[in-house]
Amino acid sequence: MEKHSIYEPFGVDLDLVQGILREPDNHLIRKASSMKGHYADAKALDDLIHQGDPLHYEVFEKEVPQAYGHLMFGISKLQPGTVNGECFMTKGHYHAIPETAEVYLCLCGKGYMLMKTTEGECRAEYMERGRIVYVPPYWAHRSVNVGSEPLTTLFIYPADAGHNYGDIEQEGFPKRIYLRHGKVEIV
Ligand code: S6P
Ligand code: ZN
Repeated sequence: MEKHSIYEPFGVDLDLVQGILREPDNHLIRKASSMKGHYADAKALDDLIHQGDPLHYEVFEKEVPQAYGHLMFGISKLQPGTVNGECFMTKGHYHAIPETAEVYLCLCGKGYMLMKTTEGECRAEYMERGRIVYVPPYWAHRSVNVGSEPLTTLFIYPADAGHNYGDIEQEGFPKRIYLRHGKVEIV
């Protein structure tokens, strides 16, 4: 008979004011300089980098085995701002196992989950506090902050999914999200 390995249950605390996971095992920091090639206006991004290379987003995770059956979860915290009007966003990725889905629960801020398929289908699903977005299998996904405070989301996905950033670096997304004169434009 197959022997199951028993993993120790655990709980974690969120700081819902700061929008962070308390005592994360992994804390990833991405500054503006990590985002080269992702914004339409490369010169505006370079200017931002030279003006101090501000924090772009953070990911807080608890360590779990990256194995079938486990769920990876954590907090993504994306700062507000624009690069010549284009809203701050995450790099975006497909999962390395593309048939794995992901759930996002927005805890604070306002934004969109921008999603695309390899066939070029593109969707923008609105996010605000209390809203859940389901990213189905095969959809690349990127968070975009259109508000004036950090966009903080709780994410949960199969722990063995992995990340494929290379295809998005090559393809980009078919749509971009701008904030112009206080109005959101998805173009
Ligand atoms: C992982 C999940 C999130 C993102 C995070 C940062 O599958 O979708 O944890 O990693 O929002 O985005 P990115 O595109 O830089 O990984
Ligand atoms: Zn993902």
